[in-house]
Amino acid sequence: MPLISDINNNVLYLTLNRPEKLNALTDEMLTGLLSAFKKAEKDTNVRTIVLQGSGKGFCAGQDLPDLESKNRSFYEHINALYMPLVSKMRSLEKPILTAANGVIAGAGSALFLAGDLRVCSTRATLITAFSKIGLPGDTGITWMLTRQAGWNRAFELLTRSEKVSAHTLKDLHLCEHLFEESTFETDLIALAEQMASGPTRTYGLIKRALNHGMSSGFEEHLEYEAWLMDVAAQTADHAEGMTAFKEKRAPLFVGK
Ligand code: T3D
Repeated sequence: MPLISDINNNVLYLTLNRPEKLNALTDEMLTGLLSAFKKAEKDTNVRTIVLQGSGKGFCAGQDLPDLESKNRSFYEHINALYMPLVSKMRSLEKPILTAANGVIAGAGSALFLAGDLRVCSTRATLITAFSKIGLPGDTGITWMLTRQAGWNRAFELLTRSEKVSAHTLKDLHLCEHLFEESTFETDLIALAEQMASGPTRTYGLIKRALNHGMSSGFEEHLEYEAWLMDVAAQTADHAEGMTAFKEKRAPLFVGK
């Protein structure tokens, strides 16, 4: 199975599973990923999603032989499979952790960067790789890198396509959590479960607010934030947070 899906303690683990090809993406995997994210969006049992790769890589991007074997333009393929996927990841109102324990390349870099929390083990590396085959980059990578690392760093990473270490990714604000290789799996699960036991409906609203703020003026955004506070005021988790505060105990959030 090139994509494994497994739910545990309210965390959905989506594992790209073509380790012998560093989890390079085929049409089947891209279609499967999009439908898994859509399903997770509606599933109240899923409160956090982890996207990871099996074996020595996170994802090496588009499967290149597969790309060559099909008679279609880049635009057609990207528009049909990559754009809806990364768009869904950015808008889905549940935390998405992208977790790399090995090499991240090509469109795999875009999927990694599209995570809400990007997690690396000390053995992870990232190489944009697009320019090595004469391509500028897709799946939002130019948009994300300019905003997350700055224009010039984005230019450097995309033109030179050099392998970047996990420590450098952390320094560049392209990775939020860096775990030792030996404890990567347990640390990742602990982080994912911690997120899943939080006020996840509110986390979704935070994601919505941050996305709104990326493309709105300050005054307009102030209005939007204030309105979202009223939306959150209706949630069970807000009531529980307030009660727990008064009772001086830890809140028990349910994600509703
Ligand atoms: O229309 C569209 O879809 C356009 C969209 C394009 C989006 C893109 O993602 S374009 C960019 C595609 N990705 C790349 O160009 C990366 C290609 N891979 C590499 O440069 C290197 O493999 C890595 C730097 C990622 C890792 O190097 P290394 O030395 O650790 O591993 P390796 O030996 O090169 O790879 C291991 C195996 O994975 C190897 O298979 P083999 O020869 O042992 O049978 C290699 O061919 C395979 N592999 C790696 N990347 C891909 C791949 N197979 C298919 N597609 C790949 N992208």
